[in-house]
Amino acid sequence: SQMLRSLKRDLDLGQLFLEYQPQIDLATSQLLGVEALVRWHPAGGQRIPPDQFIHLAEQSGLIIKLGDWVLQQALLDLQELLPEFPNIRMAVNVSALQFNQPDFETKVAKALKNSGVSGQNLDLEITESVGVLGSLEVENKFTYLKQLGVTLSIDDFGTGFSSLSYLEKLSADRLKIDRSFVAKLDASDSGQRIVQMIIGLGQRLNLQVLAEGIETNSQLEELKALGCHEGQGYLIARPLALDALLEWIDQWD
Ligand code: G
Ligand code: G
Ligand code: MN
Ligand code: NA
Repeated sequence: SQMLRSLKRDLDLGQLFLEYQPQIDLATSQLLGVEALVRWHPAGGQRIPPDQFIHLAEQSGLIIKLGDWVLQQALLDLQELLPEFPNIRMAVNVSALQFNQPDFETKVAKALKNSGVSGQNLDLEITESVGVLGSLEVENKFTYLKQLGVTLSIDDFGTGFSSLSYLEKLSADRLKIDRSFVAKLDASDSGQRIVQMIIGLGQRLNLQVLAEGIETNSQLEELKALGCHEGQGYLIARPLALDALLEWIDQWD
């Protein structure tokens, strides 16, 4: 398609960029990390939202190249943050297709080595897509990545298909509560119960729990009361270009 051709071209021309959304400790408000989110603004056109072009990139296989670029760029930008925040983590989204490449984990190891950044500063967000979680291959990848110090977060948790038995076996570090559940916190008891259940599951399985899409103070207070550790969302900060992120950080602490 035309869109895919221009996406390919703009990726080659270095026209994609990343924004970073802060992730904080809900109890202390301390900055813990940032999530890298890819952006595409074609010359002379409108911004195209990632859920549109990521899908296209996945269908065409371009996601591999795009994902390589995202990881490298995120690790490069991470180096701006490390002097002031040596323990900060950079969270990078990884598609199932990327993750399932046989050389995925060695690519990550190489990218870390080339950038000189410790694996402890890298978090990979993986969605609970069918086929990804639970198999021996996946567990082996998790083990390899964990030996690099990398942490693993299950993104959009609650919307996919991971079974509880998989979760127990997997050495993931964090569940990210999908923002659709956080949005329902204000509105309904059932929204609250699902969030409560995920937080409880995290506690049982010894996983960190991060709530996405926090937009209101009452959601924030409720999440804290329910014992949720970490959060991100427009209430705290929107995804920001690196310069704007650095300014936000100065004002935040
Ligand atoms: O802010 P937001 O509209 O950026 O993101 C929309 C969707 O696109 C989210 O589901 C997010 O996980 C996904 N996304 C954003 N950046 C990346 C990326 O670098 N790689 C992958 N695979 N998905 C991304
Ligand atoms: O699926 P993933 O969690 O990777 O994507 C994060 C997406 O959520 C991005 O599109 C990001 O811009 C968006 N996002 C982040 N914070 C908020 C928020 O508070 N409200 C809403 N509606 N979207 C958010
Ligand atoms: Mn994510
Ligand atoms: Na998500």
